[in-house]
Amino acid sequence: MTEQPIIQAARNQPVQTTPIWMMRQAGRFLPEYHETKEKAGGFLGLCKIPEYGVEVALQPIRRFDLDAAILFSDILIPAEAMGLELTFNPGPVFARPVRQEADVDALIVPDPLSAMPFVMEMLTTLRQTLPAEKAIIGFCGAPYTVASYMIEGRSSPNLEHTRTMLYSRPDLLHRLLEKVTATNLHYLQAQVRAGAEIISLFDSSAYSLPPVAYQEFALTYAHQMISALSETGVPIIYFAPGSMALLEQMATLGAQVIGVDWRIGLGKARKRLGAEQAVQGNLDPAALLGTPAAVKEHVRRILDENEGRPGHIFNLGHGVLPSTPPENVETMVAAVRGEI
Ligand code: 1CP
Repeated sequence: MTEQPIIQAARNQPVQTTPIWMMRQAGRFLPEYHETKEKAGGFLGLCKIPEYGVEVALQPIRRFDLDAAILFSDILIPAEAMGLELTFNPGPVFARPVRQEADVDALIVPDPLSAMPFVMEMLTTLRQTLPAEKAIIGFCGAPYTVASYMIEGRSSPNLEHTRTMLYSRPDLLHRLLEKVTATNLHYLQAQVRAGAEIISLFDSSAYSLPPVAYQEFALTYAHQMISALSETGVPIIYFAPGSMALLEQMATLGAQVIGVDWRIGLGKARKRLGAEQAVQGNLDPAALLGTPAAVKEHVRRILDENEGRPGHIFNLGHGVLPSTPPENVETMVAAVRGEI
């Protein structure tokens, strides 16, 4: 079988048409997502009942013919498997955040197959259901990001508890990061065995760190995961939104693809990352709230900035916004494929 376009682009090989998928493509901007979420009894039902999770993962492929389906789950599902009680309302909430020595000690490193069988079942079904040319994306959070949610207990703009621990108990933060790294590594290895063909590693909290702390507390652990996963042969997309000041450091990770957000031109990001580094991005998600003409214009601008080089996966610069009109996504896909 010839490789899927996303995999070819991730390997910096030439492709006929730029491949495209969207972060949060299975989500709240689609009416059919809300219908299935209702049937599943809420967001966690979508994550844990394979029939529903598979359905919402397939919905954006049916509508927009995107080049890949992403596993339906959340980066905090493995944190729950480590022993933390988790609810979504609609953002994640941990009943007992991880702040003290005893909280870190109590966390387990679970066996992914017995703790999260529903994830592997979804991936296997997705691979059996989708045509071979569509890729299956597995994912997890990068260790620093998952640890930051465990420490804060919820979404938090300043990550004050996390950064307090970093500067007062760096040893404790390292112990937590080691446990999260081991958990997520086993988890991703299980995802690849179940059918994931490319992996997305989300480091959404990295923006909170200065370069030296980013190196010590985020990059080191993401690098460990990426090195260990290299034996699977599956390409990895590393994405740290809001952290484009750290691009040169990201280029040392050995990830096949680096995600680029919309706050920097794609051409400039590629220059800073180096010619060998494939990239993903970077349409402003808000561009999909404008007119079809604006969508087309901004897609063109990004393709122009790429100057026809190999190694580009088209995506938004972060997740699709819930108020996005689905017609604008159709326009974006057609513009990327040169059909309009
Ligand atoms: O009410 C709902 O329907 C829940 C909304 C929702 C969805 C659709 C949440 C809550 N998570 C998800 C799914 C999800 N999350 C996916 C799979 C689907 C897809 O991409 O199509 C993925 C890859 C994630 C990853 C995720 N979750 C990240 C990393 C990427 C990013 O956006 O930076 C993070 C930080 C989370 C935590 C999370 N989950 C949900 C919310 C509202 C949040 C908090 C985000 C924040 O703090 O800003």
